[in-house]
Amino acid sequence: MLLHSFFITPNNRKVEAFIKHFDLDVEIHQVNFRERENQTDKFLAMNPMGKVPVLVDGDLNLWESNAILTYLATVFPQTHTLPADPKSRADVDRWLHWQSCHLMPAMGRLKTDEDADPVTLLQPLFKVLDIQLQDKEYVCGELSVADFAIAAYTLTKLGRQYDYSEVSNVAAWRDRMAQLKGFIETHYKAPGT
Ligand SMILES: N[C@@H](CCC(=O)N[C@@H](CS)C(=O)NCC(=O)O)C(=O)O
Repeated sequence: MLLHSFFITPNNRKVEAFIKHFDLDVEIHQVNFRERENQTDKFLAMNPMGKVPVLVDGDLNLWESNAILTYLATVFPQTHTLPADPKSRADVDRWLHWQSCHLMPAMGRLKTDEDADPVTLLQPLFKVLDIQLQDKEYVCGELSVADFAIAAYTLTKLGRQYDYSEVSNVAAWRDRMAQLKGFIETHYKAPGT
């Protein structure tokens, strides 16, 4: 298997962190955006969206980071990160969709709109996550792909700058996630820092 990635962005980091955390046999290729590799015919044949990550497994070209996470968790069941029981699985799916439908757009807006207020955009979301994390070590109880999907966003530059003091369960969970092997091994330090 081969992952086409661009390690410093959260949608890529979540997958790279998952691969490294569980030492999965997946090769990682960093796409060269300067050379517009993602716009080449070869790349667009894999992903017509021209975006990373893309996982190639034989004749399958899989894009969308959360689909990649659930695929990897299915192919590598030893990770125990995607429950088989329908209700538990639905809970994990719910949080994956929450990340892509709510958290990612809010974070995206903060990056592009300088007038956007982090507290107004993120606090309502983190309060919901905070309630979910009450008395739990991980978002769905046991460590799951949802933790990787969401944590990658809280560990971005923007996510690191946020004040989590009013959402203490999120703060504690985020610290736990940052200590996982996969996130330690994908921690990016900007040159000169
Ligand atoms: N919903 C997609 C988003 C993928 C995405 O936006 N990838 C960005 C990097 S995080 C990208 O490749 N951008 C390059 C471009 O749009 O040209 C996912 O979760 O995989």
